[in-house]
Amino acid sequence: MNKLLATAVLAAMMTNPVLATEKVLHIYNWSDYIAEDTIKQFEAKTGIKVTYDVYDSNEVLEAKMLAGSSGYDVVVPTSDFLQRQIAAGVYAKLDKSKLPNLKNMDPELMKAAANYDPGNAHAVIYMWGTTGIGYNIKAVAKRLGDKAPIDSWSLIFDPANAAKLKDCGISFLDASTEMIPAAMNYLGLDPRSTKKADLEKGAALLEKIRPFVRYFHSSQYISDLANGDICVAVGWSGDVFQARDRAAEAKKGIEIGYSIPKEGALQWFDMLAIPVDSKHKDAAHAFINFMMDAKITAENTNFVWYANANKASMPMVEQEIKDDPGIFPTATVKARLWGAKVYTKRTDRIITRLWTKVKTGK
Ligand code: N2P
Repeated sequence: MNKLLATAVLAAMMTNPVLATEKVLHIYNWSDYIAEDTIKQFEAKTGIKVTYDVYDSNEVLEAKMLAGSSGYDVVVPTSDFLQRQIAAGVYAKLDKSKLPNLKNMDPELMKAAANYDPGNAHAVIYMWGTTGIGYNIKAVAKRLGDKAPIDSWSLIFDPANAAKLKDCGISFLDASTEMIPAAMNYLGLDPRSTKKADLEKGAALLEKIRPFVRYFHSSQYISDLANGDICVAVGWSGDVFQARDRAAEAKKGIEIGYSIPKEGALQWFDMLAIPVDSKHKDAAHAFINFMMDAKITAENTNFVWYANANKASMPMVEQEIKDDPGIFPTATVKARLWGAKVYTKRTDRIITRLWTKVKTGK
């Protein structure tokens, strides 16, 4: 490069921070999914400036990833979505030499995640959890009595119960690939079945319940449960615990419980991954490694109430969280959990169509 050109490039780099590579990082993560000062700590440690956006739906993330040029450097798909996005060529292979904190991860859980990403080549576990039922203890008892079946999906999937809870408010996740299998499981069908007839039966049950459902949304239920604006939510474990925490802090006498129903529930892994077209891959690796730091992971679990897969963090995770079977299920409960099925395009189309009908009746 001649001297004049070199000077010009240098000048451009100084005025254009994007050219002075790796000092910025664009993160796209689930809402309510990180401790308050994690990003600040990362910025202070690395000098990398972070922009941080949130979503509450795998489908929303997937649409952005498949379209490409999202501008994001780190995203957090759930393992089943991750697998088919990997197949679509959406993610970069991780450079494990840049991830020394991988040594902190629980080999068993990483092995489970490797079912979706052989060799854990593209992603590491951020948090994991279950899809169960969050409920307002008093409001439900008032309507269904002390024998309310809070340990069963029948609490909401039995129309007689749902009808009685309608006035205090039921919310469903706007997540077709979690709701329809939950309904199938309740009906005694394999929740991982991809038979059209089985999916239709699950959707038909949800359609029957829809008149009693106030809304379909995947993040609003946290504050609504905490404030008493709804009384039952199909929701994600940590989010329900965050609602419980907020309710306790508000001191208005609202108590929230989380139940992994006895019929079983979905267990999922949310995975940190780097889009193949990320322009800041070094910074992305630095961030993923930072998120696997034992202390940072413990701080995040302590804040978001989700289980992590970081063995080294466990001594710093609050006892109350470690001991909560809703967060770290016992072996008996674990045996009733199922892993998400990775759907083909065809099954995906069926589910999308059924879901529209569940939500709108059309
Ligand atoms: C965080 C929700 C993440 C769980 N609010 C969904 N996989």
